[in-house]
Amino acid sequence: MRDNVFNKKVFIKSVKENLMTQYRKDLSTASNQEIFQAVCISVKDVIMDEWLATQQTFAREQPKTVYYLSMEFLMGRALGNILLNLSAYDEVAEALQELGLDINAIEDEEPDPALGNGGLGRLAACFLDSLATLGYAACGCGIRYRYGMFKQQIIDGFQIEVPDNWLEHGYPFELRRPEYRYEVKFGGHVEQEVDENGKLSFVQKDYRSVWAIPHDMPIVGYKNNLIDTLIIWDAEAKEVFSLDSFDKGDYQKAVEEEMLARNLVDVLYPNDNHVAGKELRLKQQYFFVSASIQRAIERFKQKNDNLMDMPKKIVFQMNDTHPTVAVAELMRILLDDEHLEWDEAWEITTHCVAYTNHTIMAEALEKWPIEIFERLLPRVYQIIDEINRRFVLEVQARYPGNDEKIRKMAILYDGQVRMAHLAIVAGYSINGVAKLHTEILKKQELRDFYEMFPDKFNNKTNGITQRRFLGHGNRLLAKWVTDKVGDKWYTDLSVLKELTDYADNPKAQEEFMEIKHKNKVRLAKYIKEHNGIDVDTNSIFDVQVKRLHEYKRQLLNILHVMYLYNVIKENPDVDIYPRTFIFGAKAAAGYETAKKTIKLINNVAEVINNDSSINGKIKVVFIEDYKVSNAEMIFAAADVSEQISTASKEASGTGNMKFMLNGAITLGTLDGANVEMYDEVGADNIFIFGMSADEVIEHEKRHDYNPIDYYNNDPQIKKVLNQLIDGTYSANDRELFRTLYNALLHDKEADKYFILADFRSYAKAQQKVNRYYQDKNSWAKSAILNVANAGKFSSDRTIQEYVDDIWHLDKVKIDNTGA
Ligand code: 8GP
Repeated sequence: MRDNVFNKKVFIKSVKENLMTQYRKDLSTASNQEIFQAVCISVKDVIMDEWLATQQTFAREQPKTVYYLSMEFLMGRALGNILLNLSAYDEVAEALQELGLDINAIEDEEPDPALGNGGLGRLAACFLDSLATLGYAACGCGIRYRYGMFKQQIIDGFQIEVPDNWLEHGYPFELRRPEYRYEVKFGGHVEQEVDENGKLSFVQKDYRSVWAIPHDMPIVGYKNNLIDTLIIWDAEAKEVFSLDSFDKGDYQKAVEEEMLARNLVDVLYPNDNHVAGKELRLKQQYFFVSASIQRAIERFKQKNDNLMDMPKKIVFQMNDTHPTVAVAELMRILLDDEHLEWDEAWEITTHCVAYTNHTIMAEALEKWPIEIFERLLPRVYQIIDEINRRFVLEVQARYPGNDEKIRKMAILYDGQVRMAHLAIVAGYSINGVAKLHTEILKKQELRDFYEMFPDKFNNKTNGITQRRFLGHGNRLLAKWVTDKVGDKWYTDLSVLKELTDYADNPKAQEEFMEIKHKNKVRLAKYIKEHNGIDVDTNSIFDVQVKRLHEYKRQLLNILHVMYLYNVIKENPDVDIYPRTFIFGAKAAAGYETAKKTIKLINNVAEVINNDSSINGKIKVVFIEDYKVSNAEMIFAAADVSEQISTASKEASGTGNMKFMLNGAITLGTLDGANVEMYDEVGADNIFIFGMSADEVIEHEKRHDYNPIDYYNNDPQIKKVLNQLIDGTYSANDRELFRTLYNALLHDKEADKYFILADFRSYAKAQQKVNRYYQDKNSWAKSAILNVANAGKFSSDRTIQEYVDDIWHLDKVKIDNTGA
């Protein structure tokens, strides 16, 4: 069936017909956007059959389903990925070529559905791809934000946020399904009622409510005919307010519901590893969680009559604490709507929910004022109160007289609801996202809980999908890999190990470097078009792309560039191989230090790139609007991957894995998953520097770090820091970077992220990079070995571990002769 549609002739005919029926145009008059839409409709035709067949199989076989609850799904563009997974990419590219069209140009017409901030949201997207590919029944549940992650413009070196109206032209791959809507209730108060059997029940009165309308997105498995679903929920007013309701006297209520629905899903909060604590955010959380759980239970009940069997068929994975209200919502439905007893409902809940922690950053810990919670979700709050009461009794029984334990562990404390505690108390599994991170959770952050529930804790080191980040993003390298080891790597990344045999082979090395160079040319072209900067494609492409956050230490990187520039100016003959320092990062809109760092990078770029005296030895480029689509191209072109967070702060990282898979060599600290990358690739093929996590944690405990010492004792560090405030990089406003200077030297927690402490070690590692690159064969060998040892970091491996240890899903086979 699939073969027919992607038969070139049939496909071309179908695209032309779509153009005609949709726009009354032919190829000569249609715009690229219109052609993109027409192509998508043709692709969708194919998907629809397989999607239906998958859903019918699920309905028949009733496999256990994971509901992946996440506030964020950073999907990136769908068209190319779908074509790849349908194994139709080449055919479609050829068909378009026959029509005189370049598939890349058509792909570029798709907006990036950027319904996420960074790591956590992109991980969710990779997980869905792996779940479908491995043949598991999965349902991603999220929010259909009208505006996703903002678009970033750099104007005069400053970040400007521009709304991302990704739905402007309509999104071809979503399917609105109003017939499967659910009501979600907010506010009001709870009344107790006694039913005819004398049973007490709780009823929410005087609430405002909205409809949650699901929009389905297809998650196409790789060549297996299986299509899972990502549901993103939109909010619509329950009553269209009308004169009719005015007559009935509830005009006011109708207006309020209209307003509630209108604002609810307007924007994604653009914070990464940080919570803003806005009431609307809690509304968003409850909104999508309630709808998702209602749906899961309704589907379950269609085929099962004993709710106690739910844990055999359903698991809710909570992607960080954002969906943790799921615990109480599930309890509420089981108690109030299904009339179970507390113990029964608790038994089900605690066997259906599991929690993943993604960060130990204190500012990312979600706590909600009880006042807001109680007002917004009165019944849900009552339930949390009861969960807390019972849990506190348990703690008291276990640690009699130890009030300290209660202070540290209670769910409700100090006027706040501590979401992580709720997730841990109710969840049957709690996992970190890299070995080091999980150890830190167990030994430090969640120590008391680990002591009480050791069996709940486990590690699941993150992964990435090789289909998007090698197969689609780096087609040249993908082909090279396939030529060498066959195409099994698409579904079993461990076969990359076989590339080890080629690491020492001069011809293979040459081919590899040639591919890298072509990818650098592609990126250079993009940079020229978008930044107007010419970069030397023979220089080392040294890349740091990720969200801007102090702990990720973009500041260390740019301070080192300033230092290098000083070195070159002082000694023009110094041995420095040409290097292009490439940055890309969005800063949360209200995060001043992060925004200043962007401005600093751009000002340093301005000075250095325009200083002809250094003969273009180093250049600095800040790529505007870093996002999934340009990321694919950036990873492919990188020689050096900067993963330089303060050890202990980066839970895992996933960008680090994407670079590795594309044959970049990591320059990093022993943090997050870098530790495991080091174990896989070996010390000779990675550049490690800086303090260890233990050392950092020790300094933090002892409060004995003083950055001023580094400033006073190291003239080169001193010079660089002084340049922040002497006008070198801000001639018109010497005070511009004073905040960065103070943050490093004078603020209360000066140099919180140990930049100066790690500076020398970083500079030394950079020098090693400089020398190593000049030994072309060694470099190529190491780069190939990075690819060869990236197998562990496939999200297929991660998902299989979740399945084996936490979810226990059934494998499903979809018969492609059906439908
Ligand atoms: C990130 C971690 O910072 C990163 O190390 C990890 O690889 C990634 O999660 C996936 O596990 N955390 C977040 O993105 C995060 O906490 N975001 C929330 C504020 C949205």
